Amino acid sequence: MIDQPKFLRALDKKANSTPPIWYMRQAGRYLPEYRKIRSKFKNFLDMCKDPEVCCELALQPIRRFDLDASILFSDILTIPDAFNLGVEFKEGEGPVFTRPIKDVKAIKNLPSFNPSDLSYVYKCVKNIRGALPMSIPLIGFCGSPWTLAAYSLEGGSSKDFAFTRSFISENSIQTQQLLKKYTDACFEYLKEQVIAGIDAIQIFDSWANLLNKQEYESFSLKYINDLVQQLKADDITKNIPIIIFARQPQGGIEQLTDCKPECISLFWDESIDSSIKLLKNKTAIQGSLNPMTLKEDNSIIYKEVKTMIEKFENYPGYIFNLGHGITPDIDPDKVKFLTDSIREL
Ligand code: 1CP
Repeated sequence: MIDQPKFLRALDKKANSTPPIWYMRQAGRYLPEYRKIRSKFKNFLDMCKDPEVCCELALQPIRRFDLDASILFSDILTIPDAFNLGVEFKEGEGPVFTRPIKDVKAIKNLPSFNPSDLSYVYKCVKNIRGALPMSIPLIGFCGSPWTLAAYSLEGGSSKDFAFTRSFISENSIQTQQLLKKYTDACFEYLKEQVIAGIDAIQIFDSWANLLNKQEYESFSLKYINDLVQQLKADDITKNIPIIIFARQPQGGIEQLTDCKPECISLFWDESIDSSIKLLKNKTAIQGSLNPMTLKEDNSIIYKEVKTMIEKFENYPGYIFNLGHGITPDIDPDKVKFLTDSIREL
């Protein structure tokens, strides 16, 4: 019998001799081999629509660092794009929507979601799964319904998402309708990713921090919970482990255990000691080195990694990751040093 890969063992809350390792944004602009391919495309989303190219991009960090899990190369904004909101990524800028949702009429008029509009993503999953050895699990993902709604209402990224925040308080019922639509679309989308071959799911609630505790419950957590319950109730998706990443949710990460995910991915400023206390024997933990640590000298990286590994020594179900994505200014050699240090320690 083939041993269960470390990453899947950890998601099952089983101990490993060394923690499995993968990094959020392990593929991306910090890698010269990524930038070379990226320069051939004007719009980032056009690149996401090429399954051969995306397969190559997903494999780049695996080749370079011999990581324990691969993540589908795509973006969370494929869903709003499939809802015809016109998502574009210009060079050096964040996402821009040419047809954002700016009034309640636009919510009412949203087209219905057709999962086959995202068949380029499922093709990419098949390619990556076919190219990876079985010992390396493949992570599929989506944005949380709330995070997708925030981009769709704002029409792109923003420091404070001011338009979105006033829209949701003035149009609460219609916002709930939008969130329900996105939840059902996320379910269909993830189900197709599972059929195509992913081994685990990560849900990114990257804009959890915009909401107060009560809003978080009604605009975000409710729909993440609904999505997880749909996945757990479906014969095709029910055995696929689920990781939830939420950035600074008001009211704390323990609320996320209500959804019963297999794993919680910690943002870098989350207290490790209290997370361990809160989550032990409930969920696996993924995280959560501050990505900025990768700008420090190797001696500091080594020290930080040592502290982290020691904290999680007796935690069944630990996955080493960063507390957010690798930024474009990181030297790939630092990522190599980090990976080697974790394995040595
Ligand atoms: O121009 C470029 O090269 C684009 C850079 C880039 C990349 C490499 C973007 C634009 N997206 C991605 C890939 C990506 N995005 C992956 C797969 C790669 C990997 O992890 O190895 C994943 C999982 C995502 C998920 C994603 N996209 C999130 C959730 C994670 C997080 O960072 O919190 C979010 C918020 C996005 C939106 C997005 N896409 C791209 C950018 C620059 C952004 C953030 C915009 C903002 O600041 O609001």
